[in-house]
Amino acid sequence: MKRLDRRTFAHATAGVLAGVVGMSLAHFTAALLTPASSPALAVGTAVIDATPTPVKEWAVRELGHADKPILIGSVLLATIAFAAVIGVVARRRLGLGVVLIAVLVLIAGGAVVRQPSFEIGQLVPTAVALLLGIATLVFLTRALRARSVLDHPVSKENVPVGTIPNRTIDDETIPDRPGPDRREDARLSRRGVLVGFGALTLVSAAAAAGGQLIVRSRTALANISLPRVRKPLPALAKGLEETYAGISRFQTRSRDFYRVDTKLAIPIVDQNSWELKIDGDVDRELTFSYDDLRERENVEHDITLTCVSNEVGGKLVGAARWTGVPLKELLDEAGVGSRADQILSTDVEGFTISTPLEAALDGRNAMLALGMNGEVLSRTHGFPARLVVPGLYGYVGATKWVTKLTLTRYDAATAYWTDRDWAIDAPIKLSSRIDTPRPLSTIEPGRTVIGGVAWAQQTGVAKVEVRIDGGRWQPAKLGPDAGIDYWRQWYLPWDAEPGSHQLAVRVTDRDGTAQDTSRATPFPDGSSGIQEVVVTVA
Ligand SMILES: Nc1nc2c(c(=O)[nH]1)N[C@H]1C(S)=C(S)[C@@H](COP(=O)(O)O)O[C@H]1N2
Ligand SMILES: [Mo]
Repeated sequence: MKRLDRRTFAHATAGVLAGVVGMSLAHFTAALLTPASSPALAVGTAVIDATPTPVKEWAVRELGHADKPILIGSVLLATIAFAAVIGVVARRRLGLGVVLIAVLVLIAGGAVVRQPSFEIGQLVPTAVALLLGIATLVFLTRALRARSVLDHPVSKENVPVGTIPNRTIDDETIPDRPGPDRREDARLSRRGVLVGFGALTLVSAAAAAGGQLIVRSRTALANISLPRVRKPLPALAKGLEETYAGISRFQTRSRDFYRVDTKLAIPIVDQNSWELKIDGDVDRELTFSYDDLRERENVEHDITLTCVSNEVGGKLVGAARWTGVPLKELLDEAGVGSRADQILSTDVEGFTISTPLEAALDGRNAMLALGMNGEVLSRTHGFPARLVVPGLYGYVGATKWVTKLTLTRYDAATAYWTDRDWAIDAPIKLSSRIDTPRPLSTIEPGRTVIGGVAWAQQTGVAKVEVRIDGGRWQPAKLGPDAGIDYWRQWYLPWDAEPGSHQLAVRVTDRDGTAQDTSRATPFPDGSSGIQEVVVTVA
């Protein structure tokens, strides 16, 4: 590498380190306070909120669950690239470099401030980034300058006149021939710089990792038990997965349950200060503490939740037993006025969801859930409380970390996703999925089963049919029934003969409605079509 490149590289590295030290220690500080106030995460969230729906759809489709890591990675890469440029600028103009670092951090600070749940204390991590970023840049830039002086202690006067005309005096303009003693110094100094760079990198890595650990330990929920349920549901029947490997479990394990939300940092809500407020068009505003809700009579329901972004055959669906308080009871206590037609629910960070009021009052098992699968709701799935409304996609009925239910009108208020053009009215479309054999897999010839799950919330599954290689639709056998809002497992024995085979599945609900065969993408109101998978038998 030429000397010019090496020096530029050293200063760029100094800039990157300034950025990395600032970001990682800010992230660490945020982990101790409010995780979402980490400047890097706040920028990521701002990007999520500002991303147009088609781009977001593309990202979810193409990147799937990697979308969040990729987003965060992009924010980090962009910051690092910008910081490298700042480092190079600072080499000649340290003041300008400092200003640019400040600009970079203030952009991130802006992203923190615009979050709806912003409080002034959430700027502490940004301040940490600002101070440490600038300090690191100044320190490293000076160290590198000092080293270059040490390496080539020359002044304007001893540059051979005429060899390099009209250039700023700088280290790379000097012939690369230091004396033996200076060479020794320079090597020491180079080692010093490398050690310094290495140490800062380690400190940053430790801070970032430590921050993650702190968040994880703060996320753990200890010593909170589920409220007692007076009339517990009978235990779920044994699922088909116990007999036919590959079929989804009848009840999805909480840790395997899909997660969809806009958060880059899972909210850490303190149940002792958390409150649920019911306001808007009500006779009386009500506020419930966590204990108020736990002390009420809690109920249990088996409900299959589905995300509107689920593709046909996709994984964004899960079935759980939810424990909580009937939503209608809470609304009745508040006394819903005659004008309201929607419940606008708000989460702890100001995110909103609109649910048709009708769905809370029409007798379905809409609930404010405190528990999932016999345990207190995890933070990922909405601790301390979330809505679960059977039959509606999650984005119009399953508000996690909910803090407020406002009775209002659709023409008066809109919510996060509907502001991004997703449908206002979004009942879950009935659908079915082949779990086994897996798409594009190769299986052994002989007796096997084709199996999976099917759902038709609010009406219930009546039959599931399978088609092999475009033949006739054959009825599958259904697994146990846990109510109209819960999925059904199904299977069809199959004598698999060698070759390539195409398998398809469709469900029909108890009203006689068959799964829609016309293909639709998730946007704007859910996917439709029939899943077809190709498998090889060999
Ligand atoms: N506060 C909040 N609640 C939310 C969301 C969100 O982004 N923020 N996403 C919704 C969507 S789109 C779905 S599909 C469900 C998913 O719930 P889960 O992550 O527990 O599976 O939560 C809903 N509740
Ligand atoms: Mo969703």
